[in-house]
Amino acid sequence: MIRAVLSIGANLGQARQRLAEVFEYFGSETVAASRIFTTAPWGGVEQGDFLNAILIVETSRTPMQLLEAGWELENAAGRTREVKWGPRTLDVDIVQVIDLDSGREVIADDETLTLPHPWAAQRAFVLVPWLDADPDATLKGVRVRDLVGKLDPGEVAEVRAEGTASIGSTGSSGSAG
Ligand code: PH2
Ligand code: MG
Ligand code: MG
Repeated sequence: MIRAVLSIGANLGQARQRLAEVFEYFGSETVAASRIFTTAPWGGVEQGDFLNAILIVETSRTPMQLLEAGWELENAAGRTREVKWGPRTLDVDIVQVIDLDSGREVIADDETLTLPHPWAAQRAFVLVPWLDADPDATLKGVRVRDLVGKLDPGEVAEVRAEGTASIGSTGSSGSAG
């Protein structure tokens, strides 16, 4: 079993619906979820704000199977390979994987999958929702809270929670506990 932190984002079309579909897809594998955040686009491409969220799943899938599931979800959302850092209907990125047997963070450095995600520590749109889903999160032994403290405060301020509901509880009654 692994525990994986997934960063999901969208800024084209029915973005909120796309994020909800990812949440529904993982179902009972999900152990924690952030609220949905409206985030200023990072990367210098002129485009609309993103919706971003973090899902934490515990699963018997391998990291590679998880990556492939993310691609399937992106394809189902009609994603095309587009401008680097540009607009997208859905992006599912694996931020971190913990091997639950050893308790260790999985390190991977191959062409298709790099773990932990190489830029996660510098991205407010990843770290702020992550902290929302798991206030005690660590990345490579460093508290995510401390990583957020090192970011440009202006960038952190541009990551705004939409409300109080986590992604899973939008419009639903009750929770899975
Ligand atoms: N994803 C990108 C590029 N820029 N900016 C925000 N705010 N959120 C994203 O998810 C995002 C981005 C490429 O994956
Ligand atoms: Mg991405
Ligand atoms: Mg991606």
